[in-house]
Parts: sequence; C-alpha cells; structure tokens
Amino acid sequence: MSPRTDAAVWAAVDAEAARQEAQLELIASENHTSREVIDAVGTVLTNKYAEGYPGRRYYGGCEHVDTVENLARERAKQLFGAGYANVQPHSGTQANMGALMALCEPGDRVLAMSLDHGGHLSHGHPKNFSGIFYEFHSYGVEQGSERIDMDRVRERALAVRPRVLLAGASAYSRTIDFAAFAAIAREVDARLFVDMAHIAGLVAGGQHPSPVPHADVVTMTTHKTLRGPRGGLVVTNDLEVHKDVNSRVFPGGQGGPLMHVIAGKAVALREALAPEFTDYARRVVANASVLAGELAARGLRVVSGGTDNHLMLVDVGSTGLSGAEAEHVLHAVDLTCNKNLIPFDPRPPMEASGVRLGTAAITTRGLGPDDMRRMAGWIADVLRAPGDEALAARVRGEVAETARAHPIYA
Ligand code: DSN
Repeated sequence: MSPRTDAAVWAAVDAEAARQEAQLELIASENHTSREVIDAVGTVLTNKYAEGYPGRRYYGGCEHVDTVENLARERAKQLFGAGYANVQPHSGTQANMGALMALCEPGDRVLAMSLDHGGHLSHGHPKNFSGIFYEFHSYGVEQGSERIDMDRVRERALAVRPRVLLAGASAYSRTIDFAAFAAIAREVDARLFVDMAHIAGLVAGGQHPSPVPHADVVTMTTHKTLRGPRGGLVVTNDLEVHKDVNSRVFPGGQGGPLMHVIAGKAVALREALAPEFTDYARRVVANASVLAGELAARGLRVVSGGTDNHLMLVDVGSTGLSGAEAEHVLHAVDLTCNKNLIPFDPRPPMEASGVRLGTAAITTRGLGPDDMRRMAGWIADVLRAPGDEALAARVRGEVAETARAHPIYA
C-alpha cells in the first residue's frame, strides 16, 4: 500500500467504497469484483507498453505481460468454448468497434435492436462511431408482448438485406434465440454479430444459451454479470474473423493494451471457470425472477411480464412518477438504479417511464430470495409515497441493515 499522499483523491475513493458498502446496487450493468481482481488491476502492469499481441510486440520487455495475456486468452476460450479470443478491448464499445470493422466496411448496412427498445449506444446511435460510419437499421420488440418476435426480425432482415445482423441488448429481459438469429443471417447472407455484454456471466454460468456456436463473432464486457474489471472481450470460432478482429482492435481502434486490466480479466475468468460461478449465475437469475414477480404482485408493471435473465424494466407510470423521478426517489433510500426508456415510451430518454433493475451486484454480496421480497416492498412503498419522509427513513434504515449484514469486502 502506498503512503496515500494525495488526500483529495483518496478521500473520494474511500467515500466511493463506503457508498458501495452502504447502498444496494441495482444498476443492471454493474457488479462487485473480487479483491483479487482489484489487486491485479492495481499492479505495476499499468507501467508496461505492449502494443501488438503475445509473441509479436512493438516493445521489448513483454515476456511477463505476454504470460498474463495468454492466460486471459486461454481462460476466455475455455470459459466460452471458443476457438479464439481477443482480451484487449478497453471497453464493450471498443470491442464492438473491432467486431464491426472486422465484419463489414464503412457504409454497409447493419440490422440491430432499436436503442429505444433496449439496444445499445454502439449499435447505431447517430452520435456513436457505429451510427456515424455504418448504415444502421433496426428491429424492436412487439407492442403487447414486448418481446422480440423472430418472424418480424426475419421480415426486417429480408427487407434491409444487412451485411451484419447484430443481436444483443442493454435492456432486454428475455432469452435471446441466437440459433434463430443465425438462421436469419444465413438466409440473407449476413454475418451474425452477438453483443452479449449484459449476459456474459449468465452464459458462462450456463443460465443463458450461448451465442458462441452460432455467431461469426461475439463481444462482451467483462464487468457486468461476468464480474471482472471494466473492459471488453471478443471471441470467435472463425480464424479469419479472429485475425481481422485482432488487427481492427489493434491498431484499428486502440494503441497499447491496458495490461493491468488484462491481468484483472485473467483473474476474473479463472473465477468464472470455478463451479461456484455457476451457482452464482443461477442465484442472479433466481433473484431477478423473485424480484420481478414480487414487484408485479405489488402492482408495478414489469415490461414483458417478467424476466429470464438478471434484469427487468419496471414501468413506473402507475405511480405518477417518471423514470428519472423514480431513480431519484430510490436513490434517496440507498437503492441505486437507472431510469430507462420502456418500449414505445412516450417520454424522452432523460425522463423515461421506467427504471431498469438488475440483481448481479446484490447477489454477489449474498442477498437471496427473502431479501428480494423485502426489496420489492421497499421499492413499491417509496415509489407510491415519494414525499413520505417517515417511510423513507424506515426504508433507508432497513436497506442499511441489509447492506451491513452483507458486506462486499469484509
Ligand atoms: N452502459 C451500459 C449499461 O448500463 O447497460 C452498457 O454499456
């Protein structure tokens, strides 16, 4: 441990550590890594330049970081049953940049899930590289079921004739049928690109079908359900795609890899290969299912009627609040979440009609089904009586007690 002379920075870091311990984290894209992952990220590997790939670097002295990157690559391949892995993307968006550049050319058509229906910024937002450089078209969920209908995706694909069909979402709570996406991609002669950022840990833990046997390329982040450090990862079974992804990640979109983060990825991937991780992934999904059911039982509408994975979208319209207001009310009782558009949302994104809740982080700290029942009660109660200070104080106290009973870093 360093002498910590930079009091201002360490005060903020310590405050953030205290915040994470004290609040219950329901942001569906966040998690709490192990101490060992944090230790690996905080190492001297941050000092090393290693442009290139193991065995072929532009700098000397890479023998030890080569070992680390090879460990991460081998573990990623083993975990996801893939032939090849690139562990260098600094983020999910940069993994997506590498994958898109590998699969198609600027100006090509890409068919992806609509951002308003749960797709991701890097799946064609007009201000993101994806929307700037490629011609994005979208499919969405159906009105009523609020689920992806594969017949409709096929119709869109036949009409658009994309070069790349992209499956994956940031706010979709149902199982994605990757085999059906692959059949459509074959029919329209498109490449299939799956972004499994949200569900990577569920795939690793056997709680969601894997896209790896079906897709030309699969990207993910390492910090959501996979519970590693912040970063991206790409796997594929196609050697040519792998070579293209490698050259598109570096030098295409990035310079030197973050070797300290790659060490953290290696540690997290080893953790995900352990049998306990399957149990963790199972508990994440079970907790989400209980939470969604209990919220619905308390009269809050859960988009699509529930969840198959780690997250749910809750339509807060019946409370009279916007999603932004609901986020604020929940934050005031130390439940952290984010406002989110719901499908066909009449409100703009910064207001939204829903909140997105996820169970990956609270499951990591050991919360179980009984806690989910109490959580649903807290959420429903405070959303229905946002000005009730006595109620908020009671809920805040119960949240604090639950958080204390389940320390993240004991
Ligand atoms: N921002 C992430 C999420 O919350 O889903 C995706 O990158």
